[in-house]
This record gives sequence, C-alpha cells and structure tokens, in this order.
Amino acid sequence: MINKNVEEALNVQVQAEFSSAYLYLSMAAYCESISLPGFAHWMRLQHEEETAHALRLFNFVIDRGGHIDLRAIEKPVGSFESPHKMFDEVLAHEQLITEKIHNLYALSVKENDYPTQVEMQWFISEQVEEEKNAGGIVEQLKFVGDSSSALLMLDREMGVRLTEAK
Ligand code: OFO
Repeated sequence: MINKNVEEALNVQVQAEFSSAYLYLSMAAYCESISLPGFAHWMRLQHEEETAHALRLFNFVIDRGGHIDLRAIEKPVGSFESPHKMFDEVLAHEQLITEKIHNLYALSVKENDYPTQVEMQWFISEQVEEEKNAGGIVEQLKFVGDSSSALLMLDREMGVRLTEAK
C-alpha cells in the first residue's frame, strides 16, 4: 500500500505535469500566431511528452493501489514578449519541475517508499534532459538576437524535432 504523504505528493505532481502540458500547448498557439510553425511543432511535441509524464504518474499511483485525486489546472500564460523570452520561461519552468521532482524523491526516501524512489529516478534523469534541451535553445536564441533570418533558420530546425513522447 502506498504511503499517504507520498500519494498526496504524487497527485500534486500529476497536476504539475498536466500544467506543463497545458503551458506548452499555449506556447504552441503563440508560436503559430507569430508564424513560427517549427517552434509550434516543438511545443506540440513537448505538450505530448508532458501528458505522457502525467499519465505515467497517474498509472503508477493506480498500480500501487493508491487513490487518484485530480486537481484543477490553472489558465496558462498566453502571450510572450518574444520567442527568446518564451524559452527563458520554458527553462525556468523546467528548473521548477526539477525541484518538485527532487522534493518528491526526498519525501520517498524519508517515508521509506522504495518503489517511488525507483520511479523518481526515471524523472530525475528526464529532468536533466529537459533542462539541457531548453537551455540549448535559449543559448541558440541568444545567437539569433534580432536577426529574423536566423530565427527562420532556427524555426526550420525546430520543425524537424522527432523526439517521441516519453
Ligand atoms: Fe515533465 O518534464 Fe517538463 O515539465
């Protein structure tokens, strides 16, 4: 049987992952609105990936005999100053999610919940990847600066993101 404190924290994390999905879907809409279909494609895939994260935790709680208690998802931000500012927000958001995952891992250690520790190890590695990806794009956008032709080239590159949802 799953520890009640861990169960509560996992339910909160399900909400955080769905909130991430919703945020990236909102960012996809923003990218479409400023005619950057490659960035929008990247955001749509990110939305799928976050939904898969939420469902992974959802299934984990159920597999452990726990109770799912879905929370409300807040309205996400809908417009951004620029693609660069948007990606600064992506990176900051992923850093926040990393902190939440680390806290969940620490709680599972405190509560001697070994299966959750194993599950959180997957998420800990995933967050390394998430921060690396977002940070890499922030760096590229720094190079792009005010050049619209460089931005269009980067948009083309973003449009070929093939990464499957994990
Ligand atoms: Fe679920 O990794 Fe991003 O938020």
